[in-house]
Amino acid sequence: MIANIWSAKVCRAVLGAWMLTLLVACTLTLPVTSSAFAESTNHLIEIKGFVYDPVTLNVNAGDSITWVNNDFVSHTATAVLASSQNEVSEVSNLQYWTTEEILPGGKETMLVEQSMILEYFCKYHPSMKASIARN
Ligand SMILES: [Cu+2]
Repeated sequence: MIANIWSAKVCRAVLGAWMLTLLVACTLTLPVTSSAFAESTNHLIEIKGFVYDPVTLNVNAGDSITWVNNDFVSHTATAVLASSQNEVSEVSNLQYWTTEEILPGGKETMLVEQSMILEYFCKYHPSMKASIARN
């Protein structure tokens, strides 16, 4: 009987310590993962199999986007007009943008601007399309 009570106490102590660890872990993790406190975020878009992943990315102005090319050919991320899939050099009120050539295994990073064109494609493979959704 004494042994049982003792083991129940040990069990409770172990459980208590485990829960305290969990609580501390959650407290430490929460501010890091919560976007409410983040000033800006770097988003990753993987290019693989001629597909941008994610194909639609939610961002805030001031965030940055990094495209990582995991294909065996070069790609770009280049702004387009939603109505046509042609490259646009001058669009009123909207800012044109393009990455440099993103080599296989390479990456390019761009800052998200308030007035940037949201649809983009690959200059070399125009069937590759994706978009940015600004919050
Ligand atoms: Cu491409």
